[in-house]
Amino acid sequence: MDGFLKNDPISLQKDILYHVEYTVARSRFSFDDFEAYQALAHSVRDRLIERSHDTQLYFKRKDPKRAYFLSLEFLMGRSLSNSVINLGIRDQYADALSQLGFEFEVLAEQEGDAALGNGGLARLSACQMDSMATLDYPAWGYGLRYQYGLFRQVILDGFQHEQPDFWLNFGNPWETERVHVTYPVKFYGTVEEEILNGQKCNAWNPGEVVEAVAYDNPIPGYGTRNTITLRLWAGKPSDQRDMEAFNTGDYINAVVSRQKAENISSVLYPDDRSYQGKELRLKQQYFFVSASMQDIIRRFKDAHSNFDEFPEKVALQLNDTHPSLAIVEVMRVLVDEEHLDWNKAWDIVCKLFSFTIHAVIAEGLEKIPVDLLGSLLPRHLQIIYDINFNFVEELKKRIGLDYDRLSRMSIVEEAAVKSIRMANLSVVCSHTVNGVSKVHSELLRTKLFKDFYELWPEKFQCKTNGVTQRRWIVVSNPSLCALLSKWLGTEAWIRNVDLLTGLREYAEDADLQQEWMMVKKVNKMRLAEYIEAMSGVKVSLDAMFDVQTKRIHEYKRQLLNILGIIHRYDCIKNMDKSQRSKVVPRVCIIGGKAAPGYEVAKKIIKLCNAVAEKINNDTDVGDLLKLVFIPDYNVSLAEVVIPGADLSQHLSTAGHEASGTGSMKFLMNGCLLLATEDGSTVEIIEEIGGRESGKCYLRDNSLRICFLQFLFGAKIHEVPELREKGPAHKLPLQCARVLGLIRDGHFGFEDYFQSLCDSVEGDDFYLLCSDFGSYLEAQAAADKAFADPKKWTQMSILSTAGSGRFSSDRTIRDYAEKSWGIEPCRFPSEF
Ligand code: 26M
Repeated sequence: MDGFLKNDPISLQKDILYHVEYTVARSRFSFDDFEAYQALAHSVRDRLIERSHDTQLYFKRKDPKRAYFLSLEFLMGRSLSNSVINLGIRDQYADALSQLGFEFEVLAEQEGDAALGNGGLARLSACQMDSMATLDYPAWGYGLRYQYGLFRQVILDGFQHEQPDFWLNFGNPWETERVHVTYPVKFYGTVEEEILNGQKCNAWNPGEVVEAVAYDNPIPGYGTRNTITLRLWAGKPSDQRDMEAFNTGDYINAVVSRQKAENISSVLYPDDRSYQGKELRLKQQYFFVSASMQDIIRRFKDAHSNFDEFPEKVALQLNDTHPSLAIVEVMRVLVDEEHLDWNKAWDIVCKLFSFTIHAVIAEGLEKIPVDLLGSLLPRHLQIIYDINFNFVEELKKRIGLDYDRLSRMSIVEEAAVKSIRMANLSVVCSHTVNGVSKVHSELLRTKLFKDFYELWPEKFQCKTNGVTQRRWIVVSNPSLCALLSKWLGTEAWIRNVDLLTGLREYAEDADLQQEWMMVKKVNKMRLAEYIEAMSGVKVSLDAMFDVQTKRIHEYKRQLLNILGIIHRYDCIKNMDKSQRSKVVPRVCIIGGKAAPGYEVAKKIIKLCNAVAEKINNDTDVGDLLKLVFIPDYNVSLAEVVIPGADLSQHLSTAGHEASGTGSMKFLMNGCLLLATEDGSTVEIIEEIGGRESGKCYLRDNSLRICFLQFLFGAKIHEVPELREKGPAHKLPLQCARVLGLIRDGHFGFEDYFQSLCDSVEGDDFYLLCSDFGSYLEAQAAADKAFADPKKWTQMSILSTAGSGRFSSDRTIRDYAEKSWGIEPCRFPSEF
């Protein structure tokens, strides 16, 4: 049966006015844009709720194997446009609103981002949720409902400042609080051996109990009625806690102490680099894991009388090691609470988990000090020791007494600070382990987890990341979306992105090229307007829009970009008039947040702003070069920036980026890449052509490059040797000159910037010096190509046409088939 709600413009109008009057509680004769947005959102929410009820009931009836995607981070961004597009009723809403005197796009701008994550890993989770829903998989997302999302970045005098993102301030129409879906989560205390029915067992007497309450966020699929759920947990005071304090009469302090429960889910950790062994972070991880496991086990027990079928009905996906305590928690519940014997429980646990690694280097792997873990989760530490004991005994039988190898593979690290290696725990207990690109997966096999790969080669897989074309084309680039559907003669590519290859045959068609350029222009205009409104800088639409937006990290080499820009500036300054007339004008755009404690990254931001200040105010340069730092880069800004880019830069030192997903979004939007051969760019080259690629749709011998991208820099296998050689003899003249300009104070703040220059002229760990020459060559090749608009447009069309492999639909199908063993379960109706 279809739902109660009708989707014709008249019904939608009535619904919106209803919500203005009764939900937002404003008069239906007088409400502003924000109130209209709220009413609109509630009307969309009603439709989502209906679909999600239907989906859940259907899943319950069919009882398929389900996948649970566990992640501490989801960067969902805005929900409105995405929801109405996936529901297929955007145009109806736009009509309804225009009759009420409102514009859909204007109201959509009222929504704030849900920024419950840091960067790549978190946005990947969001893209994957969209694909799971669209492909009709019986899947759930589980996460934490942080009250403060990722900090807002404010730039003052060129420096980054952090401000809290209290995103729930104005309410959140997309979530539903489930006051009856709550679970107690225990912390601290002691473990005692008890005899129960003549059996020895371990009883954990907790020192603190916090209640987890569920907030459900519907995730609608595109072209299906299926709407799945992202369930986020929030901390709430528990009735089991502090009764004693109340009884002793300290009423005020008892209430204050109860309220502390909310702290657990209050703030997202804004660092995506290092694990600092913070207790609150560990508490968050366990809180989230414990609530999720209780929920999943309850759902299973509703339909099954024992645990024999558990692994046939449940697949658990670990998004990095952050949720890996789930392994230990399931073991604890099965043994201590369900009283299964250890071996039986272990058999079950070993069939449940798949583990995705997003880190590249050993230092990036999570370790938890034993003291911390033992005090917060005493029973879990015991279980980890038991798992490790069994594992090491088994290992000795397989490999003998190779103590070096045994100690490398042990889950427990016996170092100055004795710690639990969460990655080792996850590899030991998961049935599949995967990297996020081909080169990254290979690196896991040959370096990071070499010992484990030799032991269990069959566990290791590759799942190249992907992004959803629904958000990154349909929502963010409506003009391109219309053009694609027109030229392909169908909208089917929105569910089957491989159809984009159909564009290849028209890549040289003059009409398509004309329309393609128009679309790019419209998007550049939108971006230019944003830049002017934000910074006052006017940019020329004829210039090449060159973008590098991502978290600021030394390995991502935003500094290389800035040094390149200074070089370009210096060249222009030294040109005569006729030389200047040949320069291809550029607008360089950089954006991204630095972790609050990451001093080097913060210096890079300041340098960018200092250089921008100088260049943008230099009348010699004018429109030939502009530099803009876009503050507070987030998902909704990315939706404006990416479609407006001509060129995008992905400069990681080879071997440091596990995958990189930004490049895929730019590629879909017909943007050319200037990149190192690292992470996913290696596969992008394979797919659509590039230096030394077999496939090649375009060859330009005069540039010595067979390309759709501009590639440069050391390759992965060359990096160690270059590092060995040291920087002394490889500092190119141009690089030395640029560093000299910074050191001499051309951009002010010379004392503050010395250390950045030292890092390049010193050990140059990230190889800025050695890659500088090759970087400039790639930049020159990009300039040359841009000067030929037809050729550039052809390349741009071929980029979009070749982007199909990088859809998260492909990634999720891969996970479903090769890791989770689940099948689509589609609600049987027209949506
Ligand atoms: C760790 C400790 C405490 C708090 C937070 C963290 C933490 C949070 C996020 C550590 C790492 C985090 O993210 C890492 C990440 O985003 N990795 C990126 O994952 C992408 C998706 O697979 C890849 O494309 C990127 O190459 C990879 O850097």
